Amino acid sequence: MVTTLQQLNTNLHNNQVNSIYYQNKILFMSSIQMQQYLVGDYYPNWIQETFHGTVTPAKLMKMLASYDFADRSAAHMKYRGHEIHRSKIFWVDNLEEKVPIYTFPAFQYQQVKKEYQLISTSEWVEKIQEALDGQFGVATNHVIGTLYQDGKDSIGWHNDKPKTLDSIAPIFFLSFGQQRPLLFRKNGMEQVCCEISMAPGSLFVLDASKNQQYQHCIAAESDTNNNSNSNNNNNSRCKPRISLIYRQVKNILTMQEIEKKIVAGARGKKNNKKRKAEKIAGEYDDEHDNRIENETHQETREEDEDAEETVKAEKKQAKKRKAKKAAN
Ligand SMILES: O=C(O)CCC(=O)C(=O)O
Repeated sequence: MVTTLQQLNTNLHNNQVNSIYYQNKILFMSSIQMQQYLVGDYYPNWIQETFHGTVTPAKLMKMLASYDFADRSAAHMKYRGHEIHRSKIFWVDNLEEKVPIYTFPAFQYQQVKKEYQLISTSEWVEKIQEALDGQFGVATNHVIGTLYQDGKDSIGWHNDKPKTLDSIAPIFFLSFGQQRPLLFRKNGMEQVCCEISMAPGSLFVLDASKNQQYQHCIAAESDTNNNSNSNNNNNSRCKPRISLIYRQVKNILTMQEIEKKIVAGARGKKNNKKRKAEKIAGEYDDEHDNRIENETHQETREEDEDAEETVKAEKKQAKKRKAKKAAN
């Protein structure tokens, strides 16, 4: 009972006033949080409980914030030429013969060469990996750190692309710094079905299958002020937040293969430019265009198509709902 009250107190202190946890089980929750067990498991004090006070979430936040995040304005970090609203840092368990490659939409092979580092170079990134692997019986090999500098930084609705991920292993979301809500909605739906106010030191474990059925996002704070329990409002500045996402990636390449893809990608880009120029000059040849496809561009296009399909599905759903509403 004493522990229950302590836990309750901690959760209230962390502003998780719409959910009370005891030993990772929910005692009380608001209706929007009722659905979270559909998607995965939330451990509000995972760092504190796992490392028994040898490190605090605040100390880890300070350490992570001191790291060299990739320059978001660099060409190899952009998505289709656009700067993304967050900064990234990458770790993998091998950088020679077995490099894990997770092809998220803004992924470019150049990032591997320029940005990837070994997990073993960061003591706490490695300690967290060992603890996750031991507790959940997985073999994570890929970590992305994401820095949300302020409330304007965000990540839009998406499913983690399953193509290069292990089909069973869950995805692990760790959170440090500013408490911000991780939102979920069913594919094709607009309505948020689940909101997890990620406390510093907390862990959310997203089932692999649920990742394919539900999209998630970290919305810009101005979008969430009205419906979140993140304790931010227009008057209080949203401080930096850093997440660490641990994944078990099944797509393994050698550095040599990665080098080849970088060269092929550069060739593909050159061909694209040529095609554009030919199109303008009216010399465009479709058949020739099909032949000069290269692997790298094929992959990038598949990722883009995933995103486009999601947008199309969403538009279709919205149209259906509008038509239904009009009919009623
Ligand atoms: O920062 C987070 O908690 C979410 C990050 C995320 O959704 C992603 O990297 O795919």
